[in-house]
Amino acid sequence: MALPKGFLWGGAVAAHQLEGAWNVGGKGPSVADVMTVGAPGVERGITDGIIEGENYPNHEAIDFYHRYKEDIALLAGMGFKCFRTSIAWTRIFPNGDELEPNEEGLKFYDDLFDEMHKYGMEPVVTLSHFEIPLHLANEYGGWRNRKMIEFFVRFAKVCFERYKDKVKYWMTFNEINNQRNTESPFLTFTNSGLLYKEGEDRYQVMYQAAHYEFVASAIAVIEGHKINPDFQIGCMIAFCPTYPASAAPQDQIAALKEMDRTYVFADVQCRGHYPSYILKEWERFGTDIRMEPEDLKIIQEGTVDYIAFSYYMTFTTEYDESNVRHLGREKKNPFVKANDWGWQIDPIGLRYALNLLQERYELPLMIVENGIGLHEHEEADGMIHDDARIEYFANHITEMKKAVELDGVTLIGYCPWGPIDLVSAGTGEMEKRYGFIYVDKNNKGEGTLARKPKKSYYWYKRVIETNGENLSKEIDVPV
Ligand code: P53
Repeated sequence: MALPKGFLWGGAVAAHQLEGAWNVGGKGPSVADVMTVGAPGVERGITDGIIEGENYPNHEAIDFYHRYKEDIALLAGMGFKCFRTSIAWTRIFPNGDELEPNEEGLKFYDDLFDEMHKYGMEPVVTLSHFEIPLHLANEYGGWRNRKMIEFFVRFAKVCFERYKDKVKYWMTFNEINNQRNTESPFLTFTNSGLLYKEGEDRYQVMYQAAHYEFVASAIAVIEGHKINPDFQIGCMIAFCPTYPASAAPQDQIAALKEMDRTYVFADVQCRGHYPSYILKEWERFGTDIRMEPEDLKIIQEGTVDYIAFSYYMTFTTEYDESNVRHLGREKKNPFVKANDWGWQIDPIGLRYALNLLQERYELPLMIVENGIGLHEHEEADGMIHDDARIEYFANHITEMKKAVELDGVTLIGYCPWGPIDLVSAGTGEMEKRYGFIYVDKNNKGEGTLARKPKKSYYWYKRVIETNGENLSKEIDVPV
């Protein structure tokens, strides 16, 4: 029993969460640049433009832009076979609606990808990861506007052409389904650069934006394959399976309907059409999604090559008849623990997730995010003893291996989230740490930005060396 040779062990980040240098090299502001710091359970604020005196953690982040050589060397020290990052749209098109790209931005990613290849690291690249140009959000209303398709496709084609010999694995939209929860204006701003207006039908606005994104993604897949037929272009889904709270049949239906809210995003991009359950739902709620005659054909032709997904947690739901749309309400799962941010820790849920996706789509899968946010500090011996992280990964990798070895799942790679501490997307905190490498910076933005391997750094290095065979939680650290 072994993982396939050439299995892509690595890690994943997003440009806006680590690069910093938010206005350097011709970069324009993105939606992330107007987000302030939240706290556990407290969403980030969104300001109207950039306001003097506010704390915008993405502006500096961990300054990867200036330190990427040192950081890539550290990641290479763990033996990374791949590294997932995103291309900041605003480095390439600072406002988003220009016709010509910004050469300095393109050059930065040329250098970054070259640096990865120096160590034999395969770049895995997300085109749109929560960093839509602010100008497109302000002037066009983000993805509520069909014009976004043209802007995105131009951006995608420029990247495909420029990096066609350096990048093989692409993703179009990060966690495109995160916006499904329309109670949170933050999520839709993050995903689609749109803020809901007073009194509007949020559900319809969200699906309209998603429709344009589906069309844009499909065009990118079609155009990408023309530029390089070897490209692997995937969708990217936040996959948090939902369990029924009990064996009651109505709980089962509620869980199924909750899952459909995520599946719909993958169904369209993998199967190439809108599934019947969503068409019925739109009919029932009088949802009117504007489509051009060619859209459905484009969606059909531009299906993805593989499915990338994040896995952090599972949810549990119980039947609630007052919820006319989804029939359920979230319930705490008594069988699993959670971290300080309430994210439930469920390794078996990863095996379950891999099986669900494999059985539904029969496409290659890539785990492009998994991990645990922890509060951490250096101890007296100078080491960050992140045994909780080692435990988390040992258990998740064990279940991932079962999915491959026992269940026959086709898995390309495994990229833990934030191998180096970075800015949290959800809360903007630095102190929600995911890394194998510690970065000296706190939530207020204070610190030296010095990097330091944690205990888990040496642990994950051995995991990669042994292709996932040695998952023992004991590990010696250099003194
Ligand atoms: P943070 C919510 C639920 C699942 C994944 O999240 C999510 C979110 C958004 O907060 O986002 C993904 O930083 C996302 C990354 C993000 C990571 O998960 O809130 O793709 O950008 O950093 C972890 O702890």
